Amino acid sequence: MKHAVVTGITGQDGSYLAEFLLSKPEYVVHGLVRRSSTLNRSRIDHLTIDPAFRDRFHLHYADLADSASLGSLMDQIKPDEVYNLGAQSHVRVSFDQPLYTADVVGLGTLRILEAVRQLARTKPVRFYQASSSEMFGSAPPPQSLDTPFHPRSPYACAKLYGHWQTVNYREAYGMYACSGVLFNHESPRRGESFVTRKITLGAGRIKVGLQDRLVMGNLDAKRDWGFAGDFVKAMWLMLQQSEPKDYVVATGETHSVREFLEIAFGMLDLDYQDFVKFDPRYTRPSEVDVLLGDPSEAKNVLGWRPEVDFQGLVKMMVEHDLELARREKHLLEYRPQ
Ligand code: NAP
Ligand code: G4F
Repeated sequence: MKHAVVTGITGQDGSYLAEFLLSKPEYVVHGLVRRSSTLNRSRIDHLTIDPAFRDRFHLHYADLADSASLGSLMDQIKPDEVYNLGAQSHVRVSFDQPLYTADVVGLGTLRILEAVRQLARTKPVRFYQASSSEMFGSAPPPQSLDTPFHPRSPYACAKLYGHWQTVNYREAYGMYACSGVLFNHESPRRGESFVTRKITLGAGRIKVGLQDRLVMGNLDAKRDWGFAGDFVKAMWLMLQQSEPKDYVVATGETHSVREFLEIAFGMLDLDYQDFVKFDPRYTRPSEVDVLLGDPSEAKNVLGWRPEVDFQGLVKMMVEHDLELARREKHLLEYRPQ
């Protein structure tokens, strides 16, 4: 059996990656979870309760801020693959919590790399780092690994640190370590405060009458948005090659927040202009205006292709969140008085 450790298993990508790995009978998946006062595992509950995965899906307490927990788990599990997806992943929040973000996102990557390096003395182990297109920041599009990085947030600076540590561990110690520079990827499991999910949740609630406005920031920003379920396959492919290497993973298309709004509201026969209000609270001290990735290496070397296109992604999220809104309304209407 192959043992894979996944940090950030309770997040959007962690849940899709766990499903993907478990769909391969040779994998045992070990997810690292943080202790919290309320359980935050709704994205992976279906895997935890599925009897088919009882012997192949395990959760362990650990934290990227805590080297000891990472070291002892590497020692105990002795994984073949490690996917480092854990992060304080919200760009706007990183301006409010720059030191915490640097600690978990930047130093956290170094902590797990060190734990993996110790294990690599005794057995082969492959490492994946969840790097981000935010690292390109204000660099003009299209962005590829030949584009100079110009990060524009504490989050992006911390990710860049993690990226270069990953590259350096590969070069200095000969480790099989890869950095996947992934452009934005979304899904019905996307965190509710990221822009796409905020829009589809808001549109659904407006449609059924639970909400009458949606308060947003900069609608002119453009992103290369793909489907998270497609993107986790590229992570796995990166660890199955004969040589370790970094890749850009993107769709190669870019759309504005305004366009996302138009399409999402339009799918519900609504005009977003009737409902969207501006609030500077949702803008950033420094913005990333346009992200557009060049995924040719991922296509040519890994054979990776995104399967869900932009329209398909918006539709999937709108339909999911309309159903959620309908259920919420139903519960409110039938609540005992
Ligand atoms: P997400 O939904 O925000 O999930 C983040 C995960 O990290 C959660 O499981 C969270 O645990 C965990 N985490 C947070 N702080 C931690 C800590 N101190 N120690 C251990 N785990 C911690 O993020 P995502 O969208 O799945 O993204 C996965 C990774 O890819 C992140 O590193 C993100 O920065 C990166 N990335 C994402 C995108 C994208 O568009 N989604 C693009 C490029 C790169 P809790 O559930 O307990 O909070
Ligand atoms: O959805 P967002 O918060 O994602 P952002 O900042 O692009 O970061 C995401 O993608 C990165 C990859 O490029 C990841 F590394 C990172 O972890 C995260 O997953 O914002 C997208 C755009 C921004 O330009 C923002 O200013 O939408 C704009 N926006 C406009 N109104 C808003 C809002 N963003 C949020 N979150 N909320 C708004 O009301």
